[in-house]
Amino acid sequence: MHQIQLPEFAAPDTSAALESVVIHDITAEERAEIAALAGTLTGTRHPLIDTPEWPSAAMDASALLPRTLLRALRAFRHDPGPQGALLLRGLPVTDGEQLPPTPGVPNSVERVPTTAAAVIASVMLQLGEVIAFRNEKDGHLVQNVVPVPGHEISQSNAGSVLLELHIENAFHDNRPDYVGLLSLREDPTGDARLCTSSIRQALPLLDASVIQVLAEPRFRTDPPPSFGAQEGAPSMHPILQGDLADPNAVVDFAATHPQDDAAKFAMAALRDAFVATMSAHRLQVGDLAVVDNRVTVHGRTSFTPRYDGNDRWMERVYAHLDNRRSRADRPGGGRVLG
Ligand SMILES: O=C(O)CCC(=O)C(=O)O
Ligand SMILES: [Fe+2]
Repeated sequence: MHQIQLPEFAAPDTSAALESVVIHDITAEERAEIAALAGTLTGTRHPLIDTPEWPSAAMDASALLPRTLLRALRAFRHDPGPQGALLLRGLPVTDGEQLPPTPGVPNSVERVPTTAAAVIASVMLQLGEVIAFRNEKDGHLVQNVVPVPGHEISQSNAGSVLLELHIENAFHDNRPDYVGLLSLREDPTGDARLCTSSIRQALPLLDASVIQVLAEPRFRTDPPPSFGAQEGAPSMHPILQGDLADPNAVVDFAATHPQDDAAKFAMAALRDAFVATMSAHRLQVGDLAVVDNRVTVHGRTSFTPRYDGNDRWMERVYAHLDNRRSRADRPGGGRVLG
């Protein structure tokens, strides 16, 4: 098996690619409307997120989101644009109350509905069905992305070294179609940046011979550390799938292993092309980045957490488009893939 040696990528300061991210700004009036809607999903009537009732209530509420937001989500679902990323800015993350300290524990999740959880779940429920994976953070639907002491070098969202570009859960047949990341607290050092690159922008930089190799089943992808041990060896797969004029990309540069020299060369060329076309987002409080997980990889620059309650904090929610396709993976028809 070949291991590719990857140089660190530096986030571009200004990025031409950033212009191709779809940006939608929420107005002050809409923010108040969304906060009121989130208010119907919090409080004593809704004690827990991970019940059948709460996501259903959130789905109903999500149909009442501001029209301009619904229109932006529908358009993104139709076509995620050249960068395969949507940035919603100015969402409410609290109802005026102070945000608690950033949690600094492994596998941190949100159990009790909060304004932020209601907002991200409602938005993601308009893109598809909100799902989680039993082996990842115990299948909780709203997960915290926070740095965790002792996990600095982990290639997971608990780490703080550079997080390699990846498709979310690339190893899984029913990986999410969308990943939502809502910023609750900015990195006080300003170093941590979410990076996104789409195959739509990277593809023109690749030679035809490289594209051909990437389209052949010459790669294996391991589950990420957050999944714990999996049974059986992963199977061989192509990285580029579908119409090679506008393919999907299935790759995790920390977990996908090329199986021969040509595959190794092609994968390194692909990473270079992703780095050359990358956008870097310093997410502000209330920014929700939605990544189309079919065409866009994401990663994060390195940063230095302080573990004092003021570290960077995001909430993450997955959605997929075809609930029937994953039915065999969802015991009881619930939202958690086993
Ligand atoms: O920390 C980030 O900006 C990205 C983390 C990430 O890849 C994830 O939570 O899926
Ligand atoms: Fe990720």
